[in-house]
Amino acid sequence: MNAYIEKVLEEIRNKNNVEKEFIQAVEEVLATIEPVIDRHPEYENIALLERMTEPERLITFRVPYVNDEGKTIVHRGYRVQFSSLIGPYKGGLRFHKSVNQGIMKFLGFEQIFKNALTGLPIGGGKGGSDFDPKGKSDNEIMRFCQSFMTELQRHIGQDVDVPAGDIGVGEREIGYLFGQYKRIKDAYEGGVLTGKGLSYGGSLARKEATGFGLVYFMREMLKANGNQSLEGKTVTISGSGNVAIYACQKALEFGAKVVAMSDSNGCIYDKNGIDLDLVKQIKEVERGRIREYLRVHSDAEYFEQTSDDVPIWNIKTDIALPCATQNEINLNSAKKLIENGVIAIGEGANMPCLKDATDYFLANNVLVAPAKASNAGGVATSAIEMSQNSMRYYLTFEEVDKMLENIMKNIFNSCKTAAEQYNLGNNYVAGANIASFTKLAKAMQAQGIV
Ligand code: NDP
Ligand code: 2IT
Repeated sequence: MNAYIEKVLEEIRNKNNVEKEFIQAVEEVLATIEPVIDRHPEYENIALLERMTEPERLITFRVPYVNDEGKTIVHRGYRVQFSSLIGPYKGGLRFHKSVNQGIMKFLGFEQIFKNALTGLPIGGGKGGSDFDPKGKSDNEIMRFCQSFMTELQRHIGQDVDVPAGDIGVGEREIGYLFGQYKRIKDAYEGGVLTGKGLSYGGSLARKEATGFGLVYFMREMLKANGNQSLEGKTVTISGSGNVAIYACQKALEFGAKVVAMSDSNGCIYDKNGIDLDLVKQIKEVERGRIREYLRVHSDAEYFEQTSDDVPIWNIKTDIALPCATQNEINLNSAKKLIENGVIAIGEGANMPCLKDATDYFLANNVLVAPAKASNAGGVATSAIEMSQNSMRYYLTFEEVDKMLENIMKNIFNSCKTAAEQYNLGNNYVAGANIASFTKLAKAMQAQGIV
């Protein structure tokens, strides 16, 4: 490996040794940009990689709230303002019990490259809390969000840092966060958060954007490889949250047959094809568990998830769309998917495949749509929401969807072109990293040592 990359990786492993997801994300990027670093020995002297892998700012804060029993609970809040090279920090907020500094930094780091690929002026950031929203009342969620924003508000702004949703943060949470921001600032700063409700500044098609975008990317990737399409293909989708649901909707629209979806407890397999309206009812309206699907479709099957088996990846499929969380496809699952004839993986979640799983897919000629590129439709549409807020104007659903579709086509073409330039064939994982890194490196050189 390139000596400069090796030196930087060594330092990162030493400095951040408990942050395993962060190290994993950095290793994945640096390993694939090696041919670029080889061509640019001048980067070492200006510590370009060291600067790109160190957050500009990392904020942690106390988030106390009172639960419905009257007891005070304290959580930890985070905001990682990773890079403002090409625009205000931009990225979601995750509320999940697993959240820690390493997960925040990995997500913030990924976001820099993803946002650069969109072609829009947005830097990279991420935030969240180890608060677990499951089973909490609306009032508890509201009080938690208000407490979280009481601290976060001093660090964000529509030209500074613009949070949005992620796992455990959807339209309801963004509403409570926005209300509290406005109350403290005493000004209507619409573009300070994205993923807002449609009645107070949200964008049409933002809710659908990540899932739709993923499937638009998949369509381009299939087309570029043997003129294939989604029509008639079997698809499995992990998760049943925002990304999974709208990926399912667009895949169905393109003629695919979706046979399985999941949550963290297990997966449902419906050989007749998933009834998406029912999944929406269970997940979006009732906030229930995916196994309740069998209440209506008693002929569907349910497989429990265990700590060492994610059963959805044992199901035969042509296309797998991991849309739940990081590291949900390990090498064993990758082998199982390949044994069952998978032709393409579309990453809706951030870093859903372990590196050895990705390498195994690529070595076995399975197409991989890398998360930084294939799930960028969400944040791209967030940037379109920010533009609408600045213009004090709304675009129609069709207008936003068309812009999203074009952005996904452009992102696919950037990945393809970069992979071809470096003789990497259809390795879009490397293509995505090279395309975004090249752009960021230029911006970093242009802005001097900061
Ligand atoms: P949601 O909270 O809406 O849904 C998350 C889904 O994934 C749920 O079904 C959840 O199941 C499941 N899940 C979460 N954690 C785990 C876990 N540890 N093991 C198994 N299943 C799990 O989140 P989103 O749909 O918004 O996000 C999903 C993924 O997509 C994340 O990786 C996120 O970072 C990424 N992403 C999201 C974007 C967005 O616009 N929302 C944009 C780009 C990427 P359960 O209910 O049981 O927890
Ligand atoms: O991972 C992601 O890109 C998101 N959660 C969406 C971020 C955003 O700002 O819309």
